[in-house]
Amino acid sequence: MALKALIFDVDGTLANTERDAHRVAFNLAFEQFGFDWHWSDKLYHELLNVTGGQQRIKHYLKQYQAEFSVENLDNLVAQIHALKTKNYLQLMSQGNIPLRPGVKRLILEAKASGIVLAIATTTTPDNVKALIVNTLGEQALDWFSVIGAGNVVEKLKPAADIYHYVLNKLNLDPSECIAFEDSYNGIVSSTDAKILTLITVNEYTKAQSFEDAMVVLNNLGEPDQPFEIIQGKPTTHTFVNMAYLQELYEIHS
Ligand code: XBP
Ligand code: MG
Repeated sequence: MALKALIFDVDGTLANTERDAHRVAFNLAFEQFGFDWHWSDKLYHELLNVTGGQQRIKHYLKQYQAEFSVENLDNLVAQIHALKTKNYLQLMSQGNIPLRPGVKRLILEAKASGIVLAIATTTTPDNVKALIVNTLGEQALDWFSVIGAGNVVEKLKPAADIYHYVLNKLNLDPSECIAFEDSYNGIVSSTDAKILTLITVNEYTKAQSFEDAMVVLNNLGEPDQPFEIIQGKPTTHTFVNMAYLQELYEIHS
């Protein structure tokens, strides 16, 4: 078997979208609906354990607004979430959410070397498109052979369904791929699908456990900005490029 594809998670992996984009968009939608609900950075950290925006709102209401009741909760949550998505898209269009270090460089190198690129995320498809278009440009949508987003599977991460969906669409075996994740829920999903996984942590996920990762890094690094290895074998590489991915792939497969 050979390495044929890189599959990227989006939120927290390609960009730090959660605190300054998703959280802000949720809070704005609550305000627009006239609710006095507010998700602080600290509360959002905890709420992130629940993947999927609608599921997260429902979990919050149950845990923190127990007295709140409405006839059709699913319907209300869907409406709030639709507005949240609109807010998120607007925030993205302002171009203030950059890709994490090394992401653009690695994507360009992989693409140039003929490696297949794909996305496996639990977020709404329009959100993924907005991030890609606003950071890499409109044409970059075509660089990804499959964009698997939250709406195509019933069970979101940590279930492996989204990775199974992407593998199926790519027509590849899990052993031909590497996944990039940032969270515990993400690595449970990718490794349940039997995909070797590289983790780049962020402020919300750095205390989580990543036993099954090939390596855990602070970020992908750049030639002038070396990564830090948080868990995994030392290497002569100082940033993630195709040569380092091949090295990891050979060690772990
Ligand atoms: C991302 C999510 C998403 C986003 C919000 O997790 O859980 O729910 O936080 O997006 P992952 P939506 O990085 O593991 O894919 O509101 O569109 O669900
Ligand atoms: Mg993530």
